[in-house]
This record gives sequence, structure tokens and C-alpha cells, in this order.
Amino acid sequence: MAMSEGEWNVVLKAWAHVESDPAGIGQAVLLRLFADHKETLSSFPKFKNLSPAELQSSGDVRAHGLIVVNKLTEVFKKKGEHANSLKPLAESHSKKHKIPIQYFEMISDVIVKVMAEKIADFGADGQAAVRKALKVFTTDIGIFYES
Ligand code: CUS
Repeated sequence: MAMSEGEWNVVLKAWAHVESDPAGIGQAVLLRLFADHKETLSSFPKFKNLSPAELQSSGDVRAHGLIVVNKLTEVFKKKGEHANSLKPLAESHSKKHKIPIQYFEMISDVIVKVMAEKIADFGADGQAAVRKALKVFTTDIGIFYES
């Protein structure tokens, strides 16, 4: 399931749109995740007691969205050579934050949905490449979850 150089380049081209508004897109992704998969909220002590309106206006949600996007930017730019970045991330998320690996699958779906809404020229090949990159990312994080 490895990604080709060409596929990584398609991902990075689409991702450049995300990088042009990382906090805005990160915020939109988290708000959509919390709306569509309410159970994910309970993993975030800072957010779990906020109402939908409070989530919308929360600077903390926006700040966390930015962290998520920036992390993915860093990982995608490694074009698959990301093991050293993922290991500490996987360990903190499995042991400390107790984020189920399924939440990474959910946020991956949400990221593609939000990108499709926000990016005008995000066609089928772009969507397929980003989906595959997020799958590689989630699978590789999952390997460290189990070890
Ligand atoms: O924060 C952090 O760090 C992470 C990021 C990634 C790795 C990119 N996170 Cu947060 C994760 C997650 C969330 O937020 C939500 C859901 C799922 C996952």
C-alpha cells in the first residue's frame, strides 16, 4: 500500500490549499468531527463540556485544529519516511490521551470531506491520493499503538 512519488506530489499539491488556511481548515475539521461523531468529544477534557455554540467560538478548538493540520503537513512532507515523527505521537495518543485508533479513521474521513467542500479543484484523483495518504498515516500510527 506504499504511496508512489507521484501520489505524494498529488497530496502535497492539494494540501497546499490547506496550508494556506491551516487554522480555519483545522477548526472546520474538528467542528465537523465533533458534530458527526459526538463520542470523539469525550476524549478531549478541554472540549467535552462545551455546547455546540461554545465549540464554534472556542479559540482552543481552533488552536487544536491548527496543531492537527501542522502535524499532518509535517508528516506528508516526509512522503512516507515518517516513522520517527509518528512513534512519539502514537505513544502519547494511545497511552496518555487514550485516543482510540478508530478516531484517526474518523478524522481522516472528515478531512477529505472538508477539503472537498473548501477546495475548488479537488478532483477524484486528489481525493483518492489524500485518502490513501491518511490511510498510510493511520495504519503506521496503529503499528506503534500495538507495540
Ligand atoms: O492532537 C494531536 O496531536 C493529534 C494530531 C494528529 C496526530 C494529526 N490528534 Cu488531536 C489527533 C486526533 C484528534 O485531535 C481528534 C480525533 C482523532 C485524532
